[in-house]
Amino acid sequence: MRKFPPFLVLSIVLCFHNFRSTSFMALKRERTLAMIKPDGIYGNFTDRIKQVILENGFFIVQELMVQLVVENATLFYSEHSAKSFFPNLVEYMTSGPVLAMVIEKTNGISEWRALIGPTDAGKARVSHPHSIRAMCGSSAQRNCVHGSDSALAAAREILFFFGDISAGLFYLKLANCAYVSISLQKCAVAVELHVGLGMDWRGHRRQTNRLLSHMTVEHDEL
Ligand code: FUP
Repeated sequence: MRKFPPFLVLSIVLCFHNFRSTSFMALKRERTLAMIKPDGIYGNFTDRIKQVILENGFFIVQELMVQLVVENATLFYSEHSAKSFFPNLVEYMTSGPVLAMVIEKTNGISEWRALIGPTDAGKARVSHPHSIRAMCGSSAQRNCVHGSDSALAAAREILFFFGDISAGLFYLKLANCAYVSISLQKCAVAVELHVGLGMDWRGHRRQTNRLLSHMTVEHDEL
């Protein structure tokens, strides 16, 4: 039987891998959490921000106007709890209602982050004058909008506002991979699968466990 040179086989495999990762992975429809913070609501920017969302090809899947209390804001921004600005951030986030929205688009997570611009709205005015934060924010704290910064954050934050609390806590354990022996990457894939398939986490604990046990086997086999 005719043998192919190893470099040729390797090139074909790499081409196929690149084709899969760039052509398909890069065109993934994603849901992310967009939030209009209290300064955005009080400044009457809601309609303009929604207009920007729709004009940029996003679909608004769900929306919810809520008044966060200290416990909610503390949990939502828990990754920043050790920072000096944290108490002021919690005070600001509980100073008025916020509008949380699940928005969807191809590559929606990074697209929304690009639209809102840098964290510091003052700097955004200079470096990203057409960004949403440049339009309605005034500082690093009062930056008028939020956007999830990763698939994992999007899943967690969407659940925070739109899932029930037991599903949220279950997810948090899952996201930390504290009690399942799978890598963080696989954990993220499991969460993405659920969110991507539009599954409601309420009542899907059994399905999740089945998926995770499958992934654990896969992981062990590696
Ligand atoms: P971002 O992902 O752009 O919202 O930015 P970060 O996750 O770094 O920060 C989360 C929130 O912390 C910001 F939206 C506002 C607040 N923050 C401050 O209040 N002061 C700072 O210096 C930085 C962030």
